[in-house]
Amino acid sequence: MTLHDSICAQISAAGNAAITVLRISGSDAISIVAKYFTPADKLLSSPSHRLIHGMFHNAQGKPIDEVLLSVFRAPHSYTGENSVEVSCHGNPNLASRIMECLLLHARMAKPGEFTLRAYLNGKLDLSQAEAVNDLITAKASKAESAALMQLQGKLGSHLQGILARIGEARLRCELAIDFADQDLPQIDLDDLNNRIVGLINDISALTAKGEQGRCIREGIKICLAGAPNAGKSSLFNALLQQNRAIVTAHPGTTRDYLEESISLNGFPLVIYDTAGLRSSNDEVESAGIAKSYELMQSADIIIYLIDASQRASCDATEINPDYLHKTIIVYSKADLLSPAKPLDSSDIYCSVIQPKGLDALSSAILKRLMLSDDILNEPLATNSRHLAALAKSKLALTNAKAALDDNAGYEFIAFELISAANAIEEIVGTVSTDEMLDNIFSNFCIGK
Ligand SMILES: Nc1nc2c(ncn2[C@@H]2O[C@H](COP(=O)(O)OP(=O)(O)O)[C@@H](O)[C@H]2O)c(=O)[nH]1
Ligand SMILES: [Mg+2]
Repeated sequence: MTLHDSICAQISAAGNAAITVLRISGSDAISIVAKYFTPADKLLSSPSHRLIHGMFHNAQGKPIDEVLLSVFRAPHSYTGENSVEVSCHGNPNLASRIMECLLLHARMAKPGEFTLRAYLNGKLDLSQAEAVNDLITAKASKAESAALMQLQGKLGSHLQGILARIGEARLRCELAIDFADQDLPQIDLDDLNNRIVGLINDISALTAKGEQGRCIREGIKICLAGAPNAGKSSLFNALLQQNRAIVTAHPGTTRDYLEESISLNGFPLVIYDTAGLRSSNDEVESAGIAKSYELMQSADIIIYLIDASQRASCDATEINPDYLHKTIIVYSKADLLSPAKPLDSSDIYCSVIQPKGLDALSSAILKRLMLSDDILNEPLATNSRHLAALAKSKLALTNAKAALDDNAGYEFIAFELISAANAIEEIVGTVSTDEMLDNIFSNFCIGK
């Protein structure tokens, strides 16, 4: 991983626009742009954080476009290096010509490479760097808020606090090791135990909320399932408020699944409409039904629809017991019921003709996932990488507690505390490997 060459890329969206922005970053960034800019001396002598207006021309001095440069001098830039952002008129041809000039001296940035440099130069910790991408790709307001919170370092600083506490516990073990043969007072075992238990509890709380954090970041996967004609595609369309899926009175209309994203009270949902569950001899329909089962397995919530005009209740054997915890049973076509459903019913009835039950369904989804507005008031782990590291840390702390309970020796406790700290350091990026960084930054877009 080299930090010495200059990198450049278009950082605004492709296509025609009012303005297009290109960025070049690296120690030579300012002098490179100056070769193609008039007045060059104004750029070369410019302090950081200045805008300079002038002409960008090619190597032969032929004008390409009138541009505005934003100058950032190290370390006061996004990447921590000298950087220039060139705002030109938003014609892709002009941007290409400017890029061609820059590429004579700099190389094209890889996906996420500006942010990678920001991380390597200590401008952001790894959880903040990940949040940059989350903020760009967030599909609902709560996902944006979660990403912004992480970008501002709420998770990172909470984890630094945990690291400091692990360090204090470890220090006590190390003192006990160093002074074992001297006549010094023993360390307070209850205090050490309380510290380790406190850490286990805090990491457990972070993990418990992390599942919700992951749902908020990735989108809550909702699978509509049930018998053919139960009303899945109609409910899918009602939730999307658009006629996306084909609805007919013929059972088996939906064969391949459909996937769409919506926002529910600011939480991002990814909804899947699936082929109705039945045994079928039709090859295409059977393949669709197999997909329905796969989606039910990977879903966060299964909405299991029962046509209330046909059946009064759900047969318990219809639902896979492994999925019971994530299944919400919904009675559809409530408008066809006569008499109307009892008002005190705790079951969810809905109708796409009088879309009353949709509110009850929405709150049932959020309740099942324990998603409330105040979830964003506290530090939140939001991706599976964080959750895996938290699990590793918790396991090491649990081992440390077992070693303490068994009087196994302070060396063993200290060893486990070091592993617990290493796992947390992976989240903030104090320790990282090239492979880990490649995995994270290759998901970014070019220019970020
Ligand atoms: N009256 C009434 N009919 C509905 C409702 N939802 C769906 N239907 C009808 O039930 C049939 C099957 O609906 P569809 O959404 O295609 O079911 P799917 O096979 O589960 O996707 C269609 O004729 C729909 O018009 C509803 O809430 N009320
Ligand atoms: Mg359908």
